[in-house]
Amino acid sequence: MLARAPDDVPGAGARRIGLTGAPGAGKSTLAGHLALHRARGGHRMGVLAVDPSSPKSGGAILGDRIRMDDLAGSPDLYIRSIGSRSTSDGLSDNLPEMLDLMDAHGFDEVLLETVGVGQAEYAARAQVDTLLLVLLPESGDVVQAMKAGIMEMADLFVVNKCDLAGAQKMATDIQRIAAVSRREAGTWQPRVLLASSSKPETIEALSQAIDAHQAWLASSPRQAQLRQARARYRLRRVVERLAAHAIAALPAPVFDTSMPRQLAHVIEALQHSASDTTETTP
Ligand SMILES: Nc1nc2c(ncn2[C@@H]2O[C@H](COP(=O)(O)OP(=O)(O)O)[C@@H](O)[C@H]2O)c(=O)[nH]1
Ligand SMILES: [Mg+2]
Repeated sequence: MLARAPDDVPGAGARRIGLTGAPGAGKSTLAGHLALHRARGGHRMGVLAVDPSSPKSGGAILGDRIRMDDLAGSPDLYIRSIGSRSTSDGLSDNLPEMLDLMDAHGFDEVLLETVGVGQAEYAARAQVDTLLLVLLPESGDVVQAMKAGIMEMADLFVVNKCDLAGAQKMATDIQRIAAVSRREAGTWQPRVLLASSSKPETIEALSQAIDAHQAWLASSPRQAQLRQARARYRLRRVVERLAAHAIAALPAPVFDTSMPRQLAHVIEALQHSASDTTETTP
């Protein structure tokens, strides 16, 4: 798997759309509706949900609003829920590799759901092209998001469950906050949208806003920066793993030698694994 880096071709790979927000904000439900909508529009869709509260995979990912029947006969939709035990940043340990695998399998788009807990947003931000922050009306979500610095990171703000009271007011508040914290000219100006699983037209509008952001991205240097940042992160993970293996395999007497000599052993081992990797690359 190390050797088969799927997006060696620049520009290849699935578009990645992240949904983040508090537990219960309706992210899974929204991801399900968006995925169905976009799959019907001809995209091959993958959904990955990182949900610490549901370590097993299962149908629960879509929330209880979409029946599995709706998904039958939709071969262009793949859904997977991953637990996030044992990670500090709320992302699954092997998430970057899983996303790479989705690229390798030729998905057009991947929706990535993460729960908004502290560091998770930063990790998620680096993994996706378009980030949706999902907020509930009449909640403290905005205050929390501002404290965590997430307001500056999101590309689209979604006031979800807009069938409930207070949604319009919340949207207006967010518009105001977004207006005073205007980002530099030439960068994407975030949009605020209302959404509800019971209002298909809101899913359609959200889907169009995602397209608008993706179109902007395609014409912006940010696209390349995101890909390079991801490639850097992936390389670091590969090197860290190889170095850990190499160090574990060193014979004990090596550790009685000087640090430069120890390092030389590790570098030699890394060179071996690098040539192994090259040989198996198709
Ligand atoms: N009123 C209302 N409830 C919703 C909506 N979307 C989801 N829910 C409910 O909110 C709860 C949490 O949804 P879920 O998608 O699991 O949220 P997540 O924790 O953010 O993934 C479930 O009981 C859903 O049925 C919506 O648009 N309106
Ligand atoms: Mg969920």
